[in-house]
Amino acid sequence: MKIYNYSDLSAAELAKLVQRNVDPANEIRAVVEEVIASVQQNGDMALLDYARRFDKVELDKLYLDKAELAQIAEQLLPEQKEALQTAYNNIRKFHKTQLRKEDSVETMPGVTCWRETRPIEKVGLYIPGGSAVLPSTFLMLGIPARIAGCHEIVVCSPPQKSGKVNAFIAYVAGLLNIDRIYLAGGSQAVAAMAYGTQSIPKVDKIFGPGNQFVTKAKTIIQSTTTTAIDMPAGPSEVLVIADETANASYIAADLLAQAEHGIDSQSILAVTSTQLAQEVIAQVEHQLSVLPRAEIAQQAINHSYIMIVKDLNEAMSFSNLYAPEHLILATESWQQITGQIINAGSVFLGNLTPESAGDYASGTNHTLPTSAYARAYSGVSVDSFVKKITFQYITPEGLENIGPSVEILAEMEGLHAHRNAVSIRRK
Ligand code: HSO
Ligand code: ZN
Repeated sequence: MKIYNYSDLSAAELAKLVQRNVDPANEIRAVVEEVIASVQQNGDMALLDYARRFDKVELDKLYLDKAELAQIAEQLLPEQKEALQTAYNNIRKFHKTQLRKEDSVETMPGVTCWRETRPIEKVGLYIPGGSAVLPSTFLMLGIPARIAGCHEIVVCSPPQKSGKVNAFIAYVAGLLNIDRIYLAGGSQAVAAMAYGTQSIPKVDKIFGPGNQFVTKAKTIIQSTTTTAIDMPAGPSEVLVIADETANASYIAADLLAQAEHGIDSQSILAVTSTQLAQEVIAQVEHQLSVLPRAEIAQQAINHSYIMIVKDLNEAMSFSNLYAPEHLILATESWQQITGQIINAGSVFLGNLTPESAGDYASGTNHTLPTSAYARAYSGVSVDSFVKKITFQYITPEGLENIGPSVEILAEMEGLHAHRNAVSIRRK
């Protein structure tokens, strides 16, 4: 890991360091466009063909039903079921609090305005099944969708060589009371949910992480169809802020947890002590060697770096500039700096709060804005699965109160039909 000194860097150098490659997938656009066109034209036939070509499996139908899923899920060990249940319970508890009824307000006597929430009717969840199968992502998307009350939850996941899905995913489908999992992966799954095929319903919004092809397909369908997407996605990242109260081996473990996600993941450390930086580097090397995904993690670590800062305040300035997906405050003084956080997806406080807790089971969502999108986007929550609709009701008294202002404003804009819509009611 390269080491930089915050105070030595110019604004331009800093800007370059915090920059992420926002569109590494641009060169695959042509391939993805072809897949989308083919799914749009040939529907299920195209999906079966891609399963043959990309997933190396001959499917006789494009989904697994409830009974098949339940049977696959039987393979789970009791402790595995229990861990998934614990995660389910905590994520549900936390997300339940996000359903709040807002107050109505009388802006003038007789003029009442309020907002009500309605679920997005049809949502599509993409659950990756490639280099790492992520049942936790299924929980993180399925639970808020259920709490929001979405009418139809369409789930796509790539088929394994067996023509099935992984048993953990099958078990989560049971927890979420999902009827089917469609066996489609990659950009073809996104296209199927955006356009609809004979088997797979078209949805209003698509959620979920995926590889470059999935991400590219999501950005394309977002601008070419009426289907929305959760957020722009890029490689996962963590920024750890640490001072002398931190533990080098814990920090190294957190950096590696991020790094094992993918070769393009970033693990950044902003630290107040050069000695601690050296200890972390040694720990990373030591812990890395025995990881099953060492090869992936090593590549991610190679393009990660350490920033030496003079104090926690300087670390926070850097963090706000970087706008990390995950921010870990590895310091006993975390309470002194949380107020300074402006840009971050999800924050982990103190030395005993690993990102892994939030990745799996503490309750918060792990679908978060990457690539500095935390400057403007929030992570997935129940809000992501609903629309908020405004209402208003005007009484005769209200019409007299608001009417004259509306008439004058309409006059100012030269929109006489607007003025008349009020005047005709006041006569
Ligand atoms: N850190 C990932 C989520 C995840 N981690 C899933 C393990 N499984 C993105 O927030
Ligand atoms: Zn993770």
